[in-house]
Amino acid sequence: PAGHFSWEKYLRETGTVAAPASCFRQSATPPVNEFKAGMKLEAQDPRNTTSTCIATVVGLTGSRLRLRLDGSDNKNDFWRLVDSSEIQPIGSCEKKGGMLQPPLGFRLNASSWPMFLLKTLNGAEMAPSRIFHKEPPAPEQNSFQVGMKLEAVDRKNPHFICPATVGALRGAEVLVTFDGWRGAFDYYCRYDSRDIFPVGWCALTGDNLQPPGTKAVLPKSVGGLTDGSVESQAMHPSPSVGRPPGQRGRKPGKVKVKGALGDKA
Ligand code: MLY
Repeated sequence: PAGHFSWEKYLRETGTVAAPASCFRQSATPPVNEFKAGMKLEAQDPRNTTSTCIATVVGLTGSRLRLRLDGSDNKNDFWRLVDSSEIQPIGSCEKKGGMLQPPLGFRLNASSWPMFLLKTLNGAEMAPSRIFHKEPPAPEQNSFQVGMKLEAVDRKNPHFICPATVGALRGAEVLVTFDGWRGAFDYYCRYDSRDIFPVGWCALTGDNLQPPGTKAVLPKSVGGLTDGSVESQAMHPSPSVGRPPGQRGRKPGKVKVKGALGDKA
């Protein structure tokens, strides 16, 4: 379809390479997603990772689940791969001698948790253990290289998976920079993070890959040692290349490009 993002074309046009699949902690064939909206499971509370909570599948996208903790509000949904080690079938926590906890920000009085839990689980559709997948092993080492392309979760808007570039390496960490965005969304993560995927992942899973942003990426510093050369641009090829000259190299600020995603979630 028109405006559909093509990695093949993009890599060719930007003269860049995709990070090999062996760099990632992702299965070679993405795990099938057999979950259904409404199913319940156990999940680590992302805001309090020592607690295991009850979560409900409120959405599905590719190999991921959109989860909401029971007893929480609808403002703190989070996404997990179906092969995440942070989700498990109901009953797993108890088997290990643990106790299910209310989520951080439980909307009722803490004393009503036991009854709430009982009512929540009564008649619930529990996700069967066969649809959970084992988490793939981590690669031995960080084998990413600066400039390699990948698909990455936008951690500020985690429903989005976007084209990204390795901007730097720092031991076991990788700087994920988002193509066509100025840096507000960049983050460092471990090389074996579950939030980064090889090029082509979304096409395989049916998850929705965002197109690159439309904001020009400016040199890191201005004056003195700044180069602003082809080299620094090549790392973050800007979709401004190819737009009419009048629209290139806009100065930063509150510039809205028609058709571009805004700045609010
Ligand atoms: N809520 C924001 C989302 C920006 C997304 C940036 N990512 C894709 C790097 C907006 O719509 O402006």
